[in-house]
Amino acid sequence: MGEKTLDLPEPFRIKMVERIRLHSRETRERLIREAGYNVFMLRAEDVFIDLLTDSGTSAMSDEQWAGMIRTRQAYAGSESYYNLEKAVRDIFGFKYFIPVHQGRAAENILFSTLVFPGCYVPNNMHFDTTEANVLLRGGFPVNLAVEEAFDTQKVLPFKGNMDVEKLEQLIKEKGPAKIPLIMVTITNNGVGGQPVSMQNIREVSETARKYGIPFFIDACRFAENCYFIKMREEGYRNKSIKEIARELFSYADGCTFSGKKEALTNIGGFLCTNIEELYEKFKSLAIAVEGFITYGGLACRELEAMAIGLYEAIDEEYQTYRHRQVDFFARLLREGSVPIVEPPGGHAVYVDAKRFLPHIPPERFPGQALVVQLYVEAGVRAVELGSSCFGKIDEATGKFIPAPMELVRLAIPRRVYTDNHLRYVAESLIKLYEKRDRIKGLKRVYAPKVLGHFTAKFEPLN
Ligand code: P70
Repeated sequence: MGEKTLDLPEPFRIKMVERIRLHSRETRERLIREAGYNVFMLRAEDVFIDLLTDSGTSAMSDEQWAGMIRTRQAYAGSESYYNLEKAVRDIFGFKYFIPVHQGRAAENILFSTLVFPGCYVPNNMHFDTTEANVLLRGGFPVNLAVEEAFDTQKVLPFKGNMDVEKLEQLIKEKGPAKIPLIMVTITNNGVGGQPVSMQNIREVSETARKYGIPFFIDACRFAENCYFIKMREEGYRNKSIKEIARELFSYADGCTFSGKKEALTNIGGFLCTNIEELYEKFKSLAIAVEGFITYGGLACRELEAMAIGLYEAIDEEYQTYRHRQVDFFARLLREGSVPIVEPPGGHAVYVDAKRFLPHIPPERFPGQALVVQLYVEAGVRAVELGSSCFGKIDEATGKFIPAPMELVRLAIPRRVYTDNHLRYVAESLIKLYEKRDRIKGLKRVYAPKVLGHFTAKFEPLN
């Protein structure tokens, strides 16, 4: 008789807790009004459950805290640097690595070196800061996600993939000289935290090599992506996450990495490459803008925490727990008829605000309206990844160009919230869904041109 295998609980106990408070509805209404209906402008202490981001919000382990205290603080040559170098070589396998203070600092160094005015940078999907870092240097970011990525209801194993045919077309059309690098983001945050398959990485790599273009991976959520490969792609079930990661990165010339996600730290990142000539350029620039290469704009304790956290992130029991929690949350929402991006991603559940609020047009920001209502209803902070974040204004005509999707992301900080917290969030969203007809759109009254969503201001429409 086969016995039912038990679903294992969290592979950790809780050693320290932080009090959270829920303000009254009247207070929440006042606070969001004062914040210009933009949750980035709220104080964290005024948020009951904070699902704004999984970036820099992880709970660190006792081992990480111990390592932080133990390691030496030094301008040059702290053992924390060598520990991190060893971990990066072991898990990522690149020859050269430079620590930086966070992901966008790695982008800054990489793009300052390679991107030039009038060039094109293909990516499966640029995230907000990646896109801004290309634009600020006069380059054109080109998103080449597979078509299916934009169908929120289509269930496919690797909706994060890049369309390799479109990539080849772009290279032929613009010429390889106009394309200083190709990037693939794992997992694909812009379309729902969707994974990229090993097969896709291999094909992008072959295309890049064929045309002699450097290929870099935005590796923010690499371990979640590798776990998806293990579970969904043929031939990987018996491989460890580390083995999968090593194969995946072997197809690339380097990577950018934000440790704020899967090094399970609150700050930190790095830039890697196998190309010596590029490393030499990165090094000088890194020293000028970040700090000496053995600390990279960080306290050495942060390097140590990353070195330890990387191993915790590739631990299979941890990844199983992580994916199970995301699935649990997605199931509750699905059962309550809330339209979500299917299948759920690795670090978050994304609500399809176009389907949730079909009566609100993109120029009235349905995603942002939902984010605001979720805060008012329940003190929960989510983030809009729709036309406020990715919409554009045509420079010539002043016309509003909506984003391809209107999503609301409920990011799950690592090891921070229990299933009960998520049950509360799901119930709040289901309640809002039941009274969705009463939710109104917003008017945007202020937004800077680049990365406008962070500081935009809105007014409610009556
Ligand atoms: C997030 C944060 C950061 C990020 C990323 C990818 C694929 C690079 C970076 C930059 C940003 C964010 C969004 C909304 C609310 C708060 C924060 N993503 N590449 O949550 O890394 O932040 O270390 O400079 O996702 O997804 P860094």
